[in-house]
Amino acid sequence: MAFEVPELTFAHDALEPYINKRTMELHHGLHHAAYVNKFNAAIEGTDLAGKGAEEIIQNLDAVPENIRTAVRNNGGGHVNHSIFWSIMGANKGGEPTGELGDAIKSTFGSFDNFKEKFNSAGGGQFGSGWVWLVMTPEGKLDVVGTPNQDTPMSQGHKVIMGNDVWEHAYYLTYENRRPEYLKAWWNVVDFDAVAKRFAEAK
Ligand code: MN3
Repeated sequence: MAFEVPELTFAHDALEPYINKRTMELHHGLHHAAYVNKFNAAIEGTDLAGKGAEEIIQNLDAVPENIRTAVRNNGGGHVNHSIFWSIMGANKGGEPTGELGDAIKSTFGSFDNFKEKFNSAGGGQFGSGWVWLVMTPEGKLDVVGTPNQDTPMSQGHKVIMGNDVWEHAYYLTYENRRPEYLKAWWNVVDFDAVAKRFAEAK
């Protein structure tokens, strides 16, 4: 079964004013779809067809060399965006509580410090890429950036949450003001969904 763009659990305009409707239509409907189509085309007829997208991306060395770049970029694009949609929603934001909130405080000092570190890494990511909260192979929380559609999963990390800092994620509303987008984005983060990923990663 070929990969598909997952349905959003919210309307295209649900994240306004932080992420506008047109950005969501293009980002989810066209950009993500393009990654999925190219990913499917790359693995069609290979042993990878039928495997899970995350499984493929976690083992890039096992991908035949002639399609490895296509899989890295487009499989990564599919995996990254699927996570991204799943940790956002309408009327979200606030602060994480429970074990996730405690882990963030003990790792970064405070939620505000964590946000600052995350926004700074996202703002400092040169060109297109992502910023992530990950659980390292040692079981520690960390903030990392990746270029293009690379995913920390390929380095053995588990992804807890991530923000897309490609211009297509914010340009229609924020133009070149990526830091403004990074700051506003916290208003659409679904920390229940993030906490679930954290619990599964432990
Ligand atoms: Mn994107």
